[in-house]
Amino acid sequence: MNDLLLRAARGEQVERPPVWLMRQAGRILPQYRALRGKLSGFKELVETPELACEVTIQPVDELNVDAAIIFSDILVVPEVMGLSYEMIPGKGPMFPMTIQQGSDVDNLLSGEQAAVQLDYVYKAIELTKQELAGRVPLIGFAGAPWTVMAYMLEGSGSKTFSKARRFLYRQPIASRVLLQKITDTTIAYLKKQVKAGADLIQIFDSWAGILGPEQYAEFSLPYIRQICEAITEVPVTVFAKNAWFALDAVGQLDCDVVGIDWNTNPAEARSRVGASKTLQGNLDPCLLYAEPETIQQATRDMIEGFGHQQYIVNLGHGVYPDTPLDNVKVFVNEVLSYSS
Ligand code: 1CP
Repeated sequence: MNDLLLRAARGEQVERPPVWLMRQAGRILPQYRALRGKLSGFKELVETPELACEVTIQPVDELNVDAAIIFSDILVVPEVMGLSYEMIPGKGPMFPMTIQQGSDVDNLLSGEQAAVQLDYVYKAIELTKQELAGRVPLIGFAGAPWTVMAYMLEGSGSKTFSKARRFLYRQPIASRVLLQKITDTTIAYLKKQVKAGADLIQIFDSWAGILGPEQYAEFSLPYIRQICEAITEVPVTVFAKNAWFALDAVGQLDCDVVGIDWNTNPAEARSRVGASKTLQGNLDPCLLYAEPETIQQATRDMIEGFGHQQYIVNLGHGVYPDTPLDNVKVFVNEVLSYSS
């Protein structure tokens, strides 16, 4: 059993830091593109446990990373609450229905009632655990309530998420009701992921950085805090992208690992988050377009910067789909051969 990831997450001694990549399962792998080409679309892959299991394990086989992350999406949560999504090829997610007004929030399902519908995710986790047979730990995940809410209001990706931010100002009470419903659903969902076999949970607050500090403290952190306090069985990682202004507060959460994006350097991340947490990150995904020697040097510098204990090597955000696979391997292999 390769349990480097779990030992590093718990702050235990490791021989070298573990490595995995956000979005490691996907278009960077030819075997993913081959399988995806035979299917009707993204949702078929996500909703068929055997297929989700297959693509979850592909990067473990191909890249020798120290963790698998279950192939799914943060948008399965709004779907079971009542707002289904479509994945438009080449464009991304689209919601035919969105939250338009406060009363729309009342009609949404939440908690257990919503979470039970995600049986395909729990089955995929069970199957993947069986197939992995202890080779590496399996990461489960969900979006942070604020990030999930942003899609439920906006209906797609956005540069500004101004509809979502407008709602916070115009409908603060409905915003809190909605965030609590997403939180209750997410807690029930993550507990079931753990029961199915997830070894670690990561919370993605991808749109943390578009809120100001006060709004972040009011509309995001309290809900992430509830999730961290509810998930007691396995280590929890909180990745609040671009929320450098909130790193001190994230460091106070009841989580084990804090994800760092490439806008914050290792020393500053450590001093802001404090000594008790493991840090994860933070290579600029664009660095993987550079020459191999540049990638190797940057990876070594990053490990020296974070220190090789209480540290998990990753990118500062998901790997871009057109990244050359050989460059991804240069990055991973540099970590696998690292000795302090
Ligand atoms: O290995 C893995 O990490 C794959 C599993 C995975 C994860 C962890 C996918 C598959 N999505 C996610 C999380 C996710 N989904 C996040 C949080 C992480 C992040 O910030 O990247 C977010 C914001 C989403 C929403 C989403 N899904 C987007 C972004 C839309 C925007 O705002 O611009 C997109 C493009 C998707 C589609 C998607 N999800 C996953 C894949 C492989 C894809 C591409 C779709 C395809 O193959 O057609």
